[in-house]
Amino acid sequence: MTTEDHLTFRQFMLREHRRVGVPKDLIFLLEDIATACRTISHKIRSGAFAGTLGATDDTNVQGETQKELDVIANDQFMMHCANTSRVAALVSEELDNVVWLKDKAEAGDYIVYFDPLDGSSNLELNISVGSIFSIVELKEALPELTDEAVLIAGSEQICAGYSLYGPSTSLVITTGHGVNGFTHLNGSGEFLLTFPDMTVPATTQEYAINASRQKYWEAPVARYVDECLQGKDGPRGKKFNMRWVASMVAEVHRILTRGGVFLYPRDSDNAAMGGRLRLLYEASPMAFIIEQAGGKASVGGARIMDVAPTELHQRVPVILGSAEEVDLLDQYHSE
Ligand code: AFP
Repeated sequence: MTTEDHLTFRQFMLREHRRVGVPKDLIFLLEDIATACRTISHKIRSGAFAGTLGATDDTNVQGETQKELDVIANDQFMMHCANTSRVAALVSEELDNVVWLKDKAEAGDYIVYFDPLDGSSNLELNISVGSIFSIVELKEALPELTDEAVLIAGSEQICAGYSLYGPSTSLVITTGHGVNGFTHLNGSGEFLLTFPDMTVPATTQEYAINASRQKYWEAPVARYVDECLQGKDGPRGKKFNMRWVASMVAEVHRILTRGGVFLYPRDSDNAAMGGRLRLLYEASPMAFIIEQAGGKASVGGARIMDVAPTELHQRVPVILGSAEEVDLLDQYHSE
């Protein structure tokens, strides 16, 4: 296969417009997001020369020290998502409040939620990091422009995606009609379709969890991991492998590529905060992608995309990936 055999992002999205009616305004917005991701990729890969791999003196609303590239990535999303007049508001992991781009939010307008640079504690280690985004279309005009107005459940998403800055730069997107992966081609700068119709295998022998938190785990999670560790002689009857990259985008991409289950569950240490990962711009978009690829995404006994948000930077437990494993974990949570 040569690069000529691969559809460009524009060619693929116009084909989706004809095939399933993806709106052209959404295509324009996605092209702008792809430009932001292309630029972020370049900024990361030249960060060592620009001296931007380190931390700033600031902390974000999460109470985390901001990396210089967190700010650079956020600026890229802010700039490139403001081009189309249909984007009414932006919600960023790096910003305390909603950024309103219009003085009225009309029916049909888009709200864009994003984590501009997830996994940024890996930057100085040259380990893959990513950007995550989610798009909701307003069904009716908003009576007022408040943070509460954008607290919309993940089931309302019309689009979600991520960019993975790894050995190559991937862009993975769903518009509700399956999941498709693109790879950035140096030189032309195009994102070319390289992984059409990505699907999560229903079964797996690989799980991902930060095992250093074992002493905090609740019983269902402890039971699940223990049974995996028992391997062939245990109740699962097969050997399991473990992976932990500490970069959710890389974990999700691995699961989309070869199956697996990713757990960042509620535990006794993070229960007061509701979990570790943020609902609106991490858990919900990844849940949409995983479900569109035939996997499942749960908070542990309930579907992530059914969670009714109560605050902008709300955290939730995340268990997602191969359907068989998520079902088993949900069963253990319900027992
Ligand atoms: P950072 O963005 O602070 O690096 O956090 C990354 C993350 O939100 C998610 O991408 C990882 O899966 C998870 O945190 C890693 O958490 P641990 O630091 O507990 O391994």
